[in-house]
Amino acid sequence: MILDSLTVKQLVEICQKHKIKNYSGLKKKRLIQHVSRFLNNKPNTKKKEKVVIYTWSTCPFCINTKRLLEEKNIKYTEKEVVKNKKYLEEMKKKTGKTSVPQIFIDDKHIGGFTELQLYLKNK
Ligand SMILES: N[C@@H](CCC(=O)N[C@@H](CS)C(=O)NCC(=O)O)C(=O)O
Repeated sequence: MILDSLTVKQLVEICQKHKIKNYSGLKKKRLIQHVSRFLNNKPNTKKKEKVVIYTWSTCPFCINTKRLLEEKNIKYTEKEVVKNKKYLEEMKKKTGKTSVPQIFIDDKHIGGFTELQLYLKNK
């Protein structure tokens, strides 16, 4: 968005819509910087990823996977394949693999623990 082309009134409306604080009294140039800084950081618009992991409760790679996700405050849905054979079939069908963990982020197959570490590092 080209903020320069907006009027002060429009910039103020953006502040109100996005609940950007401390905009009142700012001159247009400062207001543009203020809004721009907020939009670039996008603190409230960052989309949470949907993480699904197929696991076996005693598998060390699965335990490490869960620990890493928890350390990074990433919520996940766990599908335990030994307790629930339906999940094992689902995992094999989706990945062609029998080893655990198998990790999906936003329905995209990432791989196992090693691939998850790489994915998070390169994010
Ligand atoms: N490279 C994999 C290793 C995963 C792995 O070795 N998982 C073991 C359980 S801890 C497993 O599923 N072994 C059985 C198999 O490979 O079919 C990863 O990083 O996740």
